[in-house]
Amino acid sequence: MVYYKRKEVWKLKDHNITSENSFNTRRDFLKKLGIGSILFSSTSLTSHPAFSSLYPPPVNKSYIAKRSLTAEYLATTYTNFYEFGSNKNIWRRASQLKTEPWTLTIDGLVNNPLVIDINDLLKKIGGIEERVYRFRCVEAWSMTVPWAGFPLNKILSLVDPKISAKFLKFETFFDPEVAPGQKQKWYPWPYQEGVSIEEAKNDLSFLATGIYGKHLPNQNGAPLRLVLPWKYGFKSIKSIVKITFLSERPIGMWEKLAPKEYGFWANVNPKISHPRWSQETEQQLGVEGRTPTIIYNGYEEQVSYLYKGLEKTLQDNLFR
Ligand SMILES: Nc1nc2c(c(=O)[nH]1)N[C@H]1C(S)=C(S)[C@@H](COP(=O)(O)O)O[C@H]1N2
Ligand SMILES: [Mo]
Repeated sequence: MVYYKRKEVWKLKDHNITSENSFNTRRDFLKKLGIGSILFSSTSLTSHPAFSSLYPPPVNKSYIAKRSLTAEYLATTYTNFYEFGSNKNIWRRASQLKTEPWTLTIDGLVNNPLVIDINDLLKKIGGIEERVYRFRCVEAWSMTVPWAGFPLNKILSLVDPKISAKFLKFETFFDPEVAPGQKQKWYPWPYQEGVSIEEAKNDLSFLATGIYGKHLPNQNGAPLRLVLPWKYGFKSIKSIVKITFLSERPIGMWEKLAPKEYGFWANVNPKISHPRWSQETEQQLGVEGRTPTIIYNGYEEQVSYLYKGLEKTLQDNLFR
């Protein structure tokens, strides 16, 4: 029952769930949920006619998370999107973002740079699929959701990276008029994140356009967001406008803001505590009790080869 589940979420408040910075975003929002007489709409408030023929996409059965799916209303209302503020009603405010038309720029060390409309990009990619992934935020909450989209590797095939390209940098839109959080000048906007090119080639690295069989609601990062299920959630950058191929490691927004707390690799690891939060267990949204956290969020078999010999560096770069 919805009310019951809402009560479960309310409980999170007592479990050291703190926002990425110290503004206690989630707590304020959960208070709202707790007294909630809000009716949750599970679908986005904007529509993408051009995308509708893509949904629901075929399910890729190689990706089944051994956990029950998170309720859609939780995954689509319990969201982190600092561009829209660090307090309550972020999901409502995000509806202001205009995601059509949307242009993606892919540049840097590639043989075929691209400036392309998202619909045209999806045509070139030639279809999307659904995958169920576990998702783990460094605030120690987690969810299990069906994403729709395509492997990031398909972008690499399109633009043909040069040999010198070793890293990818991703950027979110910058529009303070629409996204009031971006008026807060102490954040080094726009939101940026990065991965190594080997990580980008890993089949788990996914660019999502949808969730729960529909296109992404704005608050979850429409029209295009990264999903890296073995890394902490802050790496999974939303509403991407630009991908740049680089020879040097890029610095993410959180890393710029708090280098002692947010490293580049940020692989889920129950043994390495964030300076402010233990990572040993997590609160699955809508689930009673806490769950032990698994190394690489349970994707060790798929990703550990990427970090062979890097163990010391990882220790140093996860939460420095
Ligand atoms: N542009 C942008 N991307 C972002 C964030 C953000 O504030 N802005 N928050 C990150 C964090 S901290 C998490 S945990 C996930 C949350 O994704 P979800 O809201 O879809 O659950 O998005 C990540 N991507
Ligand atoms: Mo997060």
